[in-house]
Amino acid sequence: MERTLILIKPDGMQRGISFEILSRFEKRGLRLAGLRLLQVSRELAEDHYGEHVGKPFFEGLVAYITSSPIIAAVFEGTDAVSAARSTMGGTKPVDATPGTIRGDYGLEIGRNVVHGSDSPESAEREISIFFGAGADVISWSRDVDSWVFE
Ligand code: DAT
Ligand code: MG
Repeated sequence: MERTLILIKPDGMQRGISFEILSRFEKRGLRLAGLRLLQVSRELAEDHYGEHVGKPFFEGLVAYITSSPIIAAVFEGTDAVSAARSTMGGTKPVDATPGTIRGDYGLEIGRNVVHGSDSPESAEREISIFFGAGADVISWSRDVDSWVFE
């Protein structure tokens, strides 16, 4: 089943809404497959955000993601990547649809609360960055799965 990487960014942690946000993905039907609390190093930030190296906002992005511990989570389910992206809402919270995480909890692009992989290929790469070094990702089944997945 498809997997995606979700991060609760430092503002989500500092504001005490981390599990509220995780519960939105869980309630959507996605199944939690991995969970870590970690402090992101500059090296890890550069790896994760490699596609943005050299852009004007890159240094601010690194400063932000390394400014506090974060939660990294893996969720799996039908079309997990696009399901999580639609639950998150658009990159710029002020324009994000109300009802989405960013539309409900954010205002500024540099404080947009949550990360989600943008394709299955990115998800695979990002999951190996955050869960590759001995951290568990578990495939399991829930009794409710037949009521969520056709
Ligand atoms: P997303 O997080 O929606 O996948 P992205 O991958 O394009 O968006 O960018 C990663 C993060 O970088 C994004 O969450 C916020 C920041 N960012 C992107 N574009 C930006 C911009 N034009 N100015 C400031 N920050 C930006
Ligand atoms: Mg992205």
